[in-house]
Amino acid sequence: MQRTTHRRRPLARPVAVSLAAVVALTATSCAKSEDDASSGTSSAAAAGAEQKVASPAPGGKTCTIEAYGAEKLDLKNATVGFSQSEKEANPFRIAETQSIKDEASKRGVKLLTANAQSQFSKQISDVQDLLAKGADLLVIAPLNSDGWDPVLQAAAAKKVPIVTIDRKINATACKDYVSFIASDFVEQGKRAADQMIEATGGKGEVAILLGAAGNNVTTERTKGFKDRIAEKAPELKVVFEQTGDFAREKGQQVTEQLIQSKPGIKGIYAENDEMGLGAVAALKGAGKKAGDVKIVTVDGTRNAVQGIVDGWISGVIESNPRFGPLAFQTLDTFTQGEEVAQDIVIEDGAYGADNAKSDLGKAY
Ligand code: GZL
Repeated sequence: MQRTTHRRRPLARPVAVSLAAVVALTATSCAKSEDDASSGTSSAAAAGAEQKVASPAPGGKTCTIEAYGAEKLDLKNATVGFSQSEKEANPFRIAETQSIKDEASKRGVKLLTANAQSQFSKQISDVQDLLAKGADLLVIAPLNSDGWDPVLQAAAAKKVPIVTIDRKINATACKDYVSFIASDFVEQGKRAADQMIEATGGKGEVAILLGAAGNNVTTERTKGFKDRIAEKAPELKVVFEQTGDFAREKGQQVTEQLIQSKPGIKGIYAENDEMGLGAVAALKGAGKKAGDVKIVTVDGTRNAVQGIVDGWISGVIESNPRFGPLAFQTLDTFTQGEEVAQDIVIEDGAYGADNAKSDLGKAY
């Protein structure tokens, strides 16, 4: 699948996606700057850092307002509805919502927001409600990948274009939604495996705290991790996999079971920071010392990066939640009648022992 990478900096590694197209941004706070991708660090650009625009990547699938069947409009006079999926207890969700609000405010766009409190049925009714309140455009951070038909039909009936961010919905681009903006979750899993291999020396038994079921993030982060382990460290064995539902408390409970059943476990791959921090709490409760079990997590929240500084966590792969600039740029370009990419990849950084302390302020 050809995907357009919103390349915030030259990548040190060949990317699995086609050439980058970058989307014009006047970065607000916490945008990423051109920084040294070799260390994989993420760095907040000074506010206002300009990054140039291009059209969608050559060969990447695109969408236009004519093909989609909607009407041109001026974003400044439009109302955008934003549907957030999970309760804003997780810093990932807090930062994601703030990024959408900041960009709407910066552009002077009227924004309606709703939060489904991690209940999919509520997210469906939230979006119906946003449509009833007159949203001309929708940005949706889906909780699940399936079950969206009622919303898609309602939005199509009102010719309200949808941009999805973060998790994928199983529907048709440039028909049910315009564009999908997200991290490369398989790549995140691969980078987490690289950090786990480095932390464990590539030998021993490791566990996976799986994310919530029913979305592509969990599936893809798991696939990336396992594929990389098989490719680079066949003596590292995944002996335990259980979901922690992307939640800290469940991550702690599952880890307590893990260390009972697998006392010799060498590493834990937590598919998000909240579960990784739950694992740290479980290890502390069991009298373990920092570093006894190597933990690698995904998101890039402040507490997890602090965990690297404190020695409890070996590495954190960022999952960049700052979709605001990209989402609104996509809406703006699309509603002016220009083509946008159907798939846009937001770039992620990473944290390890080499940059956790210096880059802690860039975590969210
Ligand atoms: C990933 C996002 C995940 C985060 C978790 O983009 O969908 O959901 O990694 C969150 O923290 O629960």
